[in-house]
Amino acid sequence: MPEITEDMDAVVIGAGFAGLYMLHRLRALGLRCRLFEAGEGVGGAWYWNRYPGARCDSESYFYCYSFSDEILEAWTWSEKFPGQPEIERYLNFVADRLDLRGDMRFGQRVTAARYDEAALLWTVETDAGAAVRTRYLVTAIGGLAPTATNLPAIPGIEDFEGAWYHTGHWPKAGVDFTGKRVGVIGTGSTGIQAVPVIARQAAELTVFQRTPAYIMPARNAPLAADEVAAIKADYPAIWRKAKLHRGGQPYDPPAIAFGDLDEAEARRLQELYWEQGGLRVLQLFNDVYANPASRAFVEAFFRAKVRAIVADPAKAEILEPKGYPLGAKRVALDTHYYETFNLPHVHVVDVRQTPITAVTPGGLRIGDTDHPLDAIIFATGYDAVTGPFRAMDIRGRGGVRLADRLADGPRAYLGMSFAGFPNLLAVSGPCNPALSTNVPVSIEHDVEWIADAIAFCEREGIRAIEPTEEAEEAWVEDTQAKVAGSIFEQADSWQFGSNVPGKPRRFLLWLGGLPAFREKCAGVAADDYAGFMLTRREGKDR
Ligand code: NA7
Repeated sequence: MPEITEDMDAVVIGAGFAGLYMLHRLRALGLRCRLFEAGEGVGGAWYWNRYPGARCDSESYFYCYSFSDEILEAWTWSEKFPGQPEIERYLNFVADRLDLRGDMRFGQRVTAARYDEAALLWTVETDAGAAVRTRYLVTAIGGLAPTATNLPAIPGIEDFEGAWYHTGHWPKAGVDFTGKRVGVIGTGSTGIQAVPVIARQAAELTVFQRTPAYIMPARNAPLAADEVAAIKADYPAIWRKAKLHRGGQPYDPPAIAFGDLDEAEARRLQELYWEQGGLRVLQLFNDVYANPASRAFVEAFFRAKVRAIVADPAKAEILEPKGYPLGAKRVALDTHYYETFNLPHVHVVDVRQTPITAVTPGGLRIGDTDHPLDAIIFATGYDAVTGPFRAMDIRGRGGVRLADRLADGPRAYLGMSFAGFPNLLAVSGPCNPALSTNVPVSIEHDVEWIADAIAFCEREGIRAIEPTEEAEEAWVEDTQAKVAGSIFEQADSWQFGSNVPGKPRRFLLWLGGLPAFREKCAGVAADDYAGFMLTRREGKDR
């Protein structure tokens, strides 16, 4: 066992949206807290994802904390869809306002945590040699984390003579692509944001696309002073609405079905929403995923847009979304993505039929064709949700490794706790709705629920709280039952874990919607933490 460097009541891992608020709430309980963050600053996903064009697909006015009127009043967003630098500034602002930095340690990655069953304490180790003993261990590591990027095992990367990057841990100093021949692998939300910005610098840009995404224009714009004032005045109603919405967004659910409109009127509205930008195009019909005719209409609309924007029919053919239904993979927002392919130095290569065979010293080989490159950008996503947990050596009762428990797929009770791992609590863990929603709203729920559970333990003299195997298993089964029959089943995606070779195809997120999730979690707490074993000082109570 390592020599203990500190004794704490609670350790938090990660300094993104989740970790900052968790630290704030735990300190309010009077606990001695330590937060470890691998990055050199706050931000979490928004610290690491500083690739060109990195931007949020949720509107800024509700992609933020709701818990503090003071912060809502003091902070002003400058754009409709906030860019990475502004979100990073926001989180720094929050850390300062809440005076959190004294309890935070940066540049230290948590590598291991072991549970001592006799003492009912965790020992948490970092790569900088810290070994902290603590009663509670709370992970706020996110589901798409730099410790678990998806880097395809393409042979030859070690011999590449240019530079290569993964978008999920982009160099802080930035990268200058001026005059370079650049290749981008991957056309999920990330690649779609990066391509138009990199194209402004690169001499040649080649996009290697395996699956064409459904993409709609963000039409990002600065927020005017009167818009900001109206939003701030309306915040109580905005948050009430967001918390009642399945996806944590302050939007009204679509009211009309496909059959309610004739085709000309449906097309007129689609055009209007396309011009307005954002998610509206997807929100015309309430049966877009359930009714094949409704979906086919919207899919055809998307394809026609690609053909209208991209001048070269051969490029348009590759870029048109097809091969899977709309909604089975995440739909992306863009800023001039399709228009970028009208530039003579921007190319797209279909790597579905003929996959990337090798990285050569001079570039990429697709089938028998060599593409000379000076830089390769992997916008290839993540080993999502379970990956970040499996990247740490966490051992619970009996020395059982959490990584092994998660090897066959996601497991957790309420998406926040693990059988066999007392007092280990996870903000947005496996089988949690967060990544299917506007994430900050989900995070606030989980943080508050975890803080309340810890407050309950402290008040009642409970030394350990841990879900039963039965409660966890029932939640895991419910997670898989919720996705059964849904559109997600009809494609490979990170949400299914099927983007990573060898990862079991099991859905990682709980799809019941935020209001139902809130109700479930509140019911468990009201029922004296039903489904949990509670250990008092003298021994097991139930
Ligand atoms: P995604 O959405 O997982 O996208 C990754 C992209 O990389 C996707 O187009 C993949 O194609 C492609 N990919 C992955 N491996 C390969 C190989 N071996 N060859 C070619 N192409 C490959 O990750 P993002 O970072 O864009 O977004 C992740 C989330 O972050 C996003 O949903 C937001 O919530 C924020 P595929 O589709 O698998 O055929």
